Amino acid sequence: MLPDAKAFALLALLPMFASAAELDVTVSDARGSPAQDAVVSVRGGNGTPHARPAATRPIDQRNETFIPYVEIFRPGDNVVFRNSDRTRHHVYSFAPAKSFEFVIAPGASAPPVVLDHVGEIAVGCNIHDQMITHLYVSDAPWVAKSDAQGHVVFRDLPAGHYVISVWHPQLRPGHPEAEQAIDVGTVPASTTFTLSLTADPRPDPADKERKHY
Ligand SMILES: [Cu+2]
Repeated sequence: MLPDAKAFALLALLPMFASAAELDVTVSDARGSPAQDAVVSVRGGNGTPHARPAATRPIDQRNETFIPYVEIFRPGDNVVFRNSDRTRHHVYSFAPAKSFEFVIAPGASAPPVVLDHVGEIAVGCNIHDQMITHLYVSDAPWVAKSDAQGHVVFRDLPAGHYVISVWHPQLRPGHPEAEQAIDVGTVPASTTFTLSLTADPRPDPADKERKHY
């Protein structure tokens, strides 16, 4: 009896695996170059991924650069700014989703900041104007950022109808997040996005134009 029962249980599970598929998204700029650090959000479909516990993610400061340039957070996650330089940094945000300000000594870290609201948080340094990083706090069921090839892969998406949206810190003012609807079935699906991006990777986070984002 037992082997039969096992076989039956396996067969019962098969449709669950068969109804999930991979979604492959490629993001490029208007010239066709890969767009790294685009945030790709996927909403809709059937079912949701497993929730994960709140995490703490570091943003480093090294060679007067925030690393990484874009980081994705879930509401409730913490960010910790770490200074790996031999100079002071004065980290600040005026974003509605979270504002803060820290002077961080060489080798020190700021206290954790809980990111409890969805939104994009541009963070600058008051001493080094070229420094900028973007904290993207998202409650989308599936969210990831593009790699150096402008590429994001979502594995095991349940079959269903989804809306994909793509944000990038260098989206030109007046160009909102790009959106596409897509049906994910039992075979891998793929799509591409072309974004209109500004050339400057490190605009001033306090720039008035950027407040429209
Ligand atoms: Cu600095």
